[in-house]
Amino acid sequence: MKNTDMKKFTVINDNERLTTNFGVPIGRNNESLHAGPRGPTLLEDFIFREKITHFDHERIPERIVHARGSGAYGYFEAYKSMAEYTSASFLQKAGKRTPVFVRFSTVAGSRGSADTVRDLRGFAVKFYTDEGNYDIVGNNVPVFFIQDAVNFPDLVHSFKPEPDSEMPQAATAHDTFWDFVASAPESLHTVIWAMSDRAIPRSFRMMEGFGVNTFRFVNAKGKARFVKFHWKPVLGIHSLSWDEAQKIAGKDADFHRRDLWESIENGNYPEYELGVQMLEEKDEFQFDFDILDPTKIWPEEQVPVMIIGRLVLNKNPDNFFAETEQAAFCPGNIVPGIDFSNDPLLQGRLFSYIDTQLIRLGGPNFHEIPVNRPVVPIHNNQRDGHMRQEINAGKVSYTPNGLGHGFPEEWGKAGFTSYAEKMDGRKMRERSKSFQEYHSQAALFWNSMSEAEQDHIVRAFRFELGKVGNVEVRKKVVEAFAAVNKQLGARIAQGLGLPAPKVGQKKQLGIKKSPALSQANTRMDSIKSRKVAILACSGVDSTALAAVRSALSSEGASSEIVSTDLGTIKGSDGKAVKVDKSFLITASVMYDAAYIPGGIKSVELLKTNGDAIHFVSEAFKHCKPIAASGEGIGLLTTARIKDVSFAAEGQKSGVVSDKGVVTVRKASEMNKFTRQFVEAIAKHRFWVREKNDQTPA
Ligand code: HDE
Repeated sequence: MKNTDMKKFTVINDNERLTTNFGVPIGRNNESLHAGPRGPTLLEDFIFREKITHFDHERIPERIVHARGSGAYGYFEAYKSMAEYTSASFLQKAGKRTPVFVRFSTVAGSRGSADTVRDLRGFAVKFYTDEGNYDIVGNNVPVFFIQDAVNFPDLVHSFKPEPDSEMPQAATAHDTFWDFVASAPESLHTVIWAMSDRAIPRSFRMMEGFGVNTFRFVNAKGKARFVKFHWKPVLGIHSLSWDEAQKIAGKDADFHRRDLWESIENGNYPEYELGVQMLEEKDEFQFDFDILDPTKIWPEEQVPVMIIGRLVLNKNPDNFFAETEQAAFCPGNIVPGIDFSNDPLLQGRLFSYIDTQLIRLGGPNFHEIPVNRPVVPIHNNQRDGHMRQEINAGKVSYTPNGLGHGFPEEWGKAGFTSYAEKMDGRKMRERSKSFQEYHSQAALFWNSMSEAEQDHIVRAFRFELGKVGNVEVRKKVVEAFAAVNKQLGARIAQGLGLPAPKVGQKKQLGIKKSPALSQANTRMDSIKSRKVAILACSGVDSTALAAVRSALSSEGASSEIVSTDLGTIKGSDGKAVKVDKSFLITASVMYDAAYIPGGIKSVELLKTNGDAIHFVSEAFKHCKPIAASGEGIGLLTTARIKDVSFAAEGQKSGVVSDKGVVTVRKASEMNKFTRQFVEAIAKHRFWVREKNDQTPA
């Protein structure tokens, strides 16, 4: 069997002369066939009809959920042999590489909806292994809203736009979703994740991924263990602020797609580590929750995550439709060494994905679409169907056979063998009692959050429920979350003008806190691929500008000059500096940090420019690192950035770094200044600033 690092497809570049789809040379392409120069178009114009008919059929149904997405190719590399736990061939040897295709998505919105809406993100990985395709079809949140797949259509109907008005798009802030939540307490845990910063990631490159469902690893001896999959982003887990996310949705609906595309084009390859949590079968009943319940995590403090490999995304698709849109993932695509558990959500998913591809991709041959094809050959007796590409030669398309000498032949023990789990039960439509505890892990999540993260959750609830028209629904949701945590319920209620709910807080089972859940504990050691805006006009201090730009680029960040107009500005050394963006075409929300260099003329111009002032105060409001040197400090004062104890205009010397605002007066201290600015950017956000709500923007 052969394994390649990168999947290879034939890509057609149309740099030849025009033909029809059947190869007929086209003489003229810009006029249809008329009866006379001003007469009607003739039905016999087969060139026109072919072109228009093909166009009329260009769209296929979008995915019923996860319609909005972006994909990329790359590879998975195993860190070590996992032979002790699984016979999966791609995990047998340290250093072994397997090609992958990954698709990230939002869940609720249509294909053309904005990237930065509040939603869970899909994180689907297709491994083209040398024993067939293996898909981990996960999300960026480790739990799901429901326990049994039979409720999936109900859940999705509740969060999709309401059927009468088809509003709102890509948003859960409406009556039907919250009515469902109020009626389905099993959703509480996932809902609190969805109200947290996890649901507004800064980038696909900065979010975790989870297989969510419980699977099995099975080793060569047939011994099985339960397993859960985790993807850990090398850049850490970082999020936007809610105000920022909403503004970006208008300024650049493709924000995450563009970020992924550009990062790959620039060589900043997104990278994640694969982790597994494994449980011995004998420990199945050792927890306060059921390990098959997809609304529960296995806290990392109780079941450690073993890091076993890395995923690197290093190639953009050539054609969005052919690859990303036609990619067909299925949690049922597994390989020898991996198996399912009885998680009732997973069991339903095993049916749904192929079923949906049949309508979406138009028939049973979607496995022949290049992005879905395995890298190993396919041999079986399946034949025909819509759009069959394979030309199967010969008469024999059945087994057992004699005429074909028994081929294609079975693999026997070397082929996929299902784990011989013992089954014994009566048929019933019942939910296991062990699934009927809904509050403890929602409380675990809440208790594990930093103060800022808790504030964000409260505000998200107030926002979403504030948009719910039915007051009874609001009240029921507040009561449901008061049962998770009394203070949480009371705080949501206050923002909605409701009395604090009288419902008692439920007793929390299991561990009380899990530090791994808080983004405050994520990696903050790098500014690689961060984007910094430099606000400047003619007269900008060339020395300071050069020092900061070179410090940023040596740490792997990029910077853009933002000014009043495109073209060039003149630096204090007389040299021209290229302007990358004007205030008209960009905004602070497109950057991770801002810097204002000195230079009297430059700063005086910025101080009289409303867009520049707004840029700085908005960056401050969104808690981003801001640096200013020399006269640049003056713009901070004009932008009414108060509440930071740096002595703004009065600052004579020294570098002051306070709540992510870094300033310096003297050029002699630029080194220390740039170092502190870099450190501030690595921290991502200074949420403590949210305490000051007087900042305009
Ligand atoms: Fe999916 N899901 N799902 N889902 N899901 C689909 O398949 C479904 C669930 C996830 O980038 C659909 O090809 C059911 C959990 C991702 O193409 C559909 C249930 C998780 C993607 C479907 C779930 C996911 C999908 C729609 C409840 C996280 C996008 C289009 C039992 C572990 C994959 C398609 C891509 C897509 C069904 C729940 C993740 C309808 C019935 C839990 C990332 O088949």
